[in-house]
Amino acid sequence: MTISALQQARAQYQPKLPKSLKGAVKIVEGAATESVADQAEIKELFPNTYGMPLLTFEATDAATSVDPVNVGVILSGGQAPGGHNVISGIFDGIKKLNADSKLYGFLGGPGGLVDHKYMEITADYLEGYRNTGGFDIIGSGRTKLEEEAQFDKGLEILKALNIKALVIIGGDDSNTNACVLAEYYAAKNAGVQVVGCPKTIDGDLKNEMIETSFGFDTAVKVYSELIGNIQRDANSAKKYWHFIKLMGRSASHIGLEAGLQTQPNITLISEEVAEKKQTLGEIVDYMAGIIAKRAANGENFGVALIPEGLVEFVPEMKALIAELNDLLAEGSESEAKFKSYTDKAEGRAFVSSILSADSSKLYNSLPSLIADQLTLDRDPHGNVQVSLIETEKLLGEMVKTRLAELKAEGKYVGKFGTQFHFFGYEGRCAAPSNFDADYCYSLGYTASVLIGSGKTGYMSSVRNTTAPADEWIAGGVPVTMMMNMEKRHGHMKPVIQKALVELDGAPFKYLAANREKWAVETSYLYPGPIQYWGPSEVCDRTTVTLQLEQTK
Ligand code: FBP
Repeated sequence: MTISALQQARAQYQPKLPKSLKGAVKIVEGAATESVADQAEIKELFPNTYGMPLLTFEATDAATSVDPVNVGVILSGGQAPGGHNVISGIFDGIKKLNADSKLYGFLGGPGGLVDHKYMEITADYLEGYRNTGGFDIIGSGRTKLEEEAQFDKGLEILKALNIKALVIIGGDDSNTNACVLAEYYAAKNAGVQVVGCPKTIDGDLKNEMIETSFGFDTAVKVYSELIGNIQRDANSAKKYWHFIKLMGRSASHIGLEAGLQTQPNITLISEEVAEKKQTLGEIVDYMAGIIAKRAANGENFGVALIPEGLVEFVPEMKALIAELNDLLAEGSESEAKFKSYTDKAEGRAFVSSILSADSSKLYNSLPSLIADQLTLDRDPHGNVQVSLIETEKLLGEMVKTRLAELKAEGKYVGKFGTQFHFFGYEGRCAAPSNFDADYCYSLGYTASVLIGSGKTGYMSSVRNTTAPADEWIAGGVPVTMMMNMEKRHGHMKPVIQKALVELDGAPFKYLAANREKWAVETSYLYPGPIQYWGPSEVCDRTTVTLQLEQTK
């Protein structure tokens, strides 16, 4: 296989480890833990894995010998830069425990465990993947491990391969399921430990013990590079407003961090919209107001960042989406009727006629492109695919209309030309930044230590991440500690609490304190591409979010 010059040079990079993981490791047990909420229910559901202590690793001289251990690994959900380094860390860690240990990868995500699709990850095979982006080493998938039948099917292959521990690399849902699996195998005395690693570019798997999910750092740096380039183009040509939608599902961590790294004119944060119960009209007024102010200064250009999940946080849109999900549910009469229309406009008129008065008014006010996306692009369960809605175009259209009104009132003097962008997939498989390369390798290595000491139901935790890697604190956190009860598909379920942007947190406050200035003045920052070699303040810098959160 031909590889790029960067890949060749990057293959030589030796990820940094915390001091505690460089030699023999001593495990220090902390106090017993409790779940973040609903303690009684979670305790009852997880009798074998609830209340376990926090674990911290320390360096020791007393090396212990461990029998060879066979380990399985699964990549779950969307790609995030650094997954290959988690696997490298697990591999090197279990080989250090005992050179005869083996690592098996289940192919194509959790489904590989159930369908018994796997491969042994050998040293030679792994070599080509160290420090690279992507999940192509074994592939990923979105099958959810939720049913006991799946757990039993998985156990068959784990037994056949003599696998004693399974590492699930995933987001909040996948780690919730990892914990359910850990509990199930523990209750059955199956002899299989389950350990999780926190992954997702969305940055919404974080809490007191998990400072950040891996991949967030690299993905946002890629988006910020692109946003910076666009800002420089906008400031050079001075003729376009760029509306940029950013991936990140519900939470706006990506949008917030990209906003802090680049200082654009507008950074919308979904959590703020929900908190203030803002309508679409109010969001549009806010944006049009900034555009008009800049136009008054002769600046008919700018950049606006729009989080992917925004529409779900606008109360009236949320209500409309919920109604559409109900009314056009798969197999319903109204769905069949709607599908019978070949003319899109007639289809929209039908939908409008079955909606409540408020939702119908809103639906009719939407550009037809967006109305169609709300009704035509539905997932296999018939639900609106929120991430496919072109929110940037919706806002672009609505802002244009509002500006025309302002112009008629003599309150806007400019010209409004737009360019639309969506950044998401281009960041998910980038070669991991030094931070992600080191963090992921450390997370994987930590998982191997948890495995070597017989732990199950834990997630790898690496903290103090704004300090040099040497000073990072590695250990394990019981997954039950992060759980609470939430309604899912009509039933109360134990789940890891999703972390949304906190409006009283330092990163949002920093944005709020500066955004009026950034809105009107052109205060753009141009972060440039990720650097792998060079001055440490450029190559090893963490996200602004982490820096602000950790500067107390
Ligand atoms: P995970 O939560 O699985 O890490 O996925 C993150 C994500 O990139 C979201 O930001 C985005 O909404 C979604 O995946 C897109 O999913 P898909 O890859 O299936 O299009």
